[in-house]
Amino acid sequence: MSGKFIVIEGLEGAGKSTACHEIITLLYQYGIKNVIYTREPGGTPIAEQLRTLIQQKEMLKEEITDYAELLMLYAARIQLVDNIIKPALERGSWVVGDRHDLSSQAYQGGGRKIKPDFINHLKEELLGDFSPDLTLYLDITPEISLQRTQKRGALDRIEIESLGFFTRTRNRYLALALKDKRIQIIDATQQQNKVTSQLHKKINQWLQESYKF
Ligand code: T5A
Repeated sequence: MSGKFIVIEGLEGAGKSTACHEIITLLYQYGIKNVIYTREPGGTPIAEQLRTLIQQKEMLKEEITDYAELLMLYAARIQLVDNIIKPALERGSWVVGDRHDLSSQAYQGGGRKIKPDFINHLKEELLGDFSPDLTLYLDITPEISLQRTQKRGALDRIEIESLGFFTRTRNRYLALALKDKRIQIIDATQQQNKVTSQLHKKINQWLQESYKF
């Protein structure tokens, strides 16, 4: 595959959507103009329906179990990876993803306390050695996350989880990021312009070191 896959991760309100747009603009300045944006869960008709199912609070008269949630997230992911991301990379396009597999490791593994071995098994079976070329994890505290999402209005099924859930999710993100050098951490508690300048610095460095841009 000749295109590259860059992923942005973080808690709700970390600034992922904003960061994805910044990255696309920056890549454009490097002359990389064939870039597509994806989000997870979502990005294909079936994956978008799964997203609605996962996020809706009141639709069903039935609780979504933690394992059902995990499997729906992987169903959405594999639809997106096989039908959109891999074909795009094979065409030579670059892909900027708003969340990917690390979200499941952090939210379902950390937040929901599903055994990491089980999640890793699913990951290996479904994705094999497919993984992002670079992941930027925007680190914020659960308290800041809550403040930013509350400003936006009504919270969805996952956003109403407890502070403990988001603390475990953040801790798992940090633990995984610290042991994988393809995951870089950005302090996203800073003002927006400082976060953007950190983001530019990391992408510039990565492009220069890895691809001699
Ligand atoms: N999920 C997903 C799982 O549990 N497991 C999985 O495997 C996957 C893939 C997806 C949900 O699904 C869960 C996690 C989520 O609950 P999502 O669409 O990714 O949801 O939605 P959110 O993470 O909720 O996206 P948000 O839009 O809330 O967050 P963003 O994109 O990180 O933040 P952004 O850029 O929209 O900014 C949010 C607000 O914060 C402000 C912005 O102006 C905006 O108002 N903001 C800042 N304010 C001050 N200083 C800064 N530095 C700021 N950065 C942003």
